[in-house]
Amino acid sequence: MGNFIKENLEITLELFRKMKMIRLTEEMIADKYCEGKMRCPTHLYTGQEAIAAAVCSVLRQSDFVVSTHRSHGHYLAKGGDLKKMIAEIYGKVTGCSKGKGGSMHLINKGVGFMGSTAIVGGTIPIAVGLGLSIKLHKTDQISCAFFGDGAIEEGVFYESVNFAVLKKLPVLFICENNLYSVYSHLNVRQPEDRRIYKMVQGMGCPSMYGDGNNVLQIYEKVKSATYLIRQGKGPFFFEFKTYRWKEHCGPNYDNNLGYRSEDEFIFWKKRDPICYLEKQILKKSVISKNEIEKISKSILKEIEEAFEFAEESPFPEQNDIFKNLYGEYV
Ligand SMILES: Cc1ncc(C[n+]2csc(CCOP(=O)(O)OP(=O)(O)O)c2C)c(N)n1
Ligand SMILES: [Mg+2]
Repeated sequence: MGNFIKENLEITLELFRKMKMIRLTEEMIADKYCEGKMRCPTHLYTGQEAIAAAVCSVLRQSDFVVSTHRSHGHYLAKGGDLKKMIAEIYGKVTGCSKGKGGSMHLINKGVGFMGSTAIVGGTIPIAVGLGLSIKLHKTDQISCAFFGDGAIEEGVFYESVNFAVLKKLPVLFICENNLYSVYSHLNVRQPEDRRIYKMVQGMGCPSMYGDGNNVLQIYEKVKSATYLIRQGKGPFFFEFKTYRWKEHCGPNYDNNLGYRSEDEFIFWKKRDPICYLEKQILKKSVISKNEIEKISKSILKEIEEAFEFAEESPFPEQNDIFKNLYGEYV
């Protein structure tokens, strides 16, 4: 990994910036949530940032991404507009879904972020449909679906993988296995000895497992897979193991509830993907601590501006309630 950092400093810093942007944005959301101005549910991605940052840094702007209820990280890492995301969470008309969608319904088609929805597994067939359209248009784009381990328990997941394999579609499936679906551990939802990626391999889809907190490792693995996908070899599936730090939905910690132990949480917190990369960068002396702090400060300034923009923006007009994103009545 040391050589990677020295040889790919620009990419390393891009990965760091993306993870830091996601972390600081969500910290600000968590700090301000109790003000009651963000009225939608928010599912924070804190702890899982390495996956969105690495995968979206491999992807091109012209590639497609779809996501889930926990989509801030994917939206931002794909280059989604920060101001429009915060305004959306504030329910303002300047938001990316005109203030009608909230945190779980983000979209920025200009950068290939094709949308997130709250139905578990709901965007996976959409990614496959986008993959089919890419194949019909004969371009070398990729369609990528991010989803959690809970989506593996939805029937539509199997139909989607099957169709993508059958038609050799350019789809990248990214399963973020954070061990839980709300309060239920994988142990009470799936057989003990099941390895998700192996099961998917059995469906004829090339699959790999990886450490979801090691951003450089994810980057390298996904890069090799996208090379194959762009060659027309069909879909690829990744299972990345990681952990969400905060409660399933909301700005707080919930280790007091008893569905997971404090020890487990501390184990994962010590494996903070951002601290890990920062340490690697400093160890290689490629840039100084001072320069890293400067990057963080400039990100924070951007975030503060986005919150000001959201606060100052107007709410949607009552008469526009039945209009879609394009101003048409539905
Ligand atoms: C079809 C469907 N069933 C149930 C829910 C309620 N629900 C919302 S999020 C969630 C957990 C999903 O877990 P996972 O896919 O692992 O994602 P994570 O929250 O861990 O990121 C559930 C069950 C839903 N939104 N949609
Ligand atoms: Mg999960």
